[in-house]
Amino acid sequence: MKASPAQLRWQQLEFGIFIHFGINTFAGKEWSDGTVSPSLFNPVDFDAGSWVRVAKDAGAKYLILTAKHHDGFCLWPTSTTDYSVAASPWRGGSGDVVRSVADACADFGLGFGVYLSPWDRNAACYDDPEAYDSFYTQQLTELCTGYGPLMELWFDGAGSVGRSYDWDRIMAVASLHQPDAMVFNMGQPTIRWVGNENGLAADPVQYVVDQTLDSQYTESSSTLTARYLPPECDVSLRRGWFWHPDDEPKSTEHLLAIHHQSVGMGANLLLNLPPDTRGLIPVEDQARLREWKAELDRRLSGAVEAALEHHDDGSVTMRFPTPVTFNYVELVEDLGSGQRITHHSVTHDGGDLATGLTVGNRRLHQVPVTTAIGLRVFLSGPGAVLASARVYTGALDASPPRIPEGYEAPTDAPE
Ligand code: FUL
Repeated sequence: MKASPAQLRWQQLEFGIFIHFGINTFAGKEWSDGTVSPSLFNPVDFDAGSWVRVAKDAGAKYLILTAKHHDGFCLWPTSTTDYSVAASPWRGGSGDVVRSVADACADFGLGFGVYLSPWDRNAACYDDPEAYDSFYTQQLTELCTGYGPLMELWFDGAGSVGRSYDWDRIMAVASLHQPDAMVFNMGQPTIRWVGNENGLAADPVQYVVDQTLDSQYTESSSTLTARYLPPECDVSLRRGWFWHPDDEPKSTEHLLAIHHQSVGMGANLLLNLPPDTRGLIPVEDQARLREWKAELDRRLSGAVEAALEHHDDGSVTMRFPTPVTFNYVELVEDLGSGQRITHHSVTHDGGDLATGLTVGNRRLHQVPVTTAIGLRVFLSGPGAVLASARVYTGALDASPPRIPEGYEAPTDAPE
């Protein structure tokens, strides 16, 4: 089963920034219940351009904003409810966070997407499914028609288990106004949740699936007809999705490990940055991102591209112009006919340097420091073909990054 051109383009973007910002930022909560007064929302130093600059400098190619989280507070002046920025003191009620972020993304050349929570704890009509479907469809229409091209629509399953929405009607809005937008996990999805909020994929990373997991807080899943549905790994730079004064960014090593186990496993990474109550990304978060990016760039520097020779037995020789000393090997699968590789091993002098299952968009292996003029890669899977392969030579001293012992995102619903 093949990817659509839009899915392949999305996979090649690899890395996006998530922004959780809203009434929760000011209420000091992860989830609020729809009753927090809009009068609290007042990010006096709000600067969308600075968010997008931070995202771009970190190497992100797209940015997703929580236009509405579960509390129902809308970051744009919607016609559907009074519970929005229009009722806040911010810019005298004339501000529009969605507009400012969309414009900044366009200025910086980043794709822009929106998170629109189906679960809405403020909407008076939520308990009337038909009325709420109309309300939600109208919100999506406003977002899909007012803010230029959207590259992703993020439909979060939290709070919606057991509830049916009229997805045919909702998706008709997306296909009419934003046919190229990727659709995350619900409705008629084109990309899926990886299944945890630690930002980690697990081998094999399968692109063709017939099931998606619904949310962090339940065991439930949704069954679909089998389709190409590559995963996105979401995780927050801090412990919380929203900003809290006592929270802090993850270590550089933790972030490197997340990168290697998401992008380096063939999945996309969506890393959340929570702006604070001033409407700015804290300086310590910016510094951590810079440190992470610099170390990532160092580790993936000194690339030596291999000439590839595919053999009849399905193996591939990677040949370098002269002997090279490296500690990372990267394989890229030819996904033109769909995902084919089900197992791979990279060998040197007859011994395994690295083994794994899927390869996909990009498979990164950190290996012991090795000198070679060529490597042999064994592939399983009918029609398995590598598109390219390389080694990295720039940081031979780098030790494999580890996730801190016992780290896991909370699975209890925050109340
Ligand atoms: C979860 C939500 O409940 C969290 O608050 C956050 O938005 C995360 C990305 O998805 O399901």
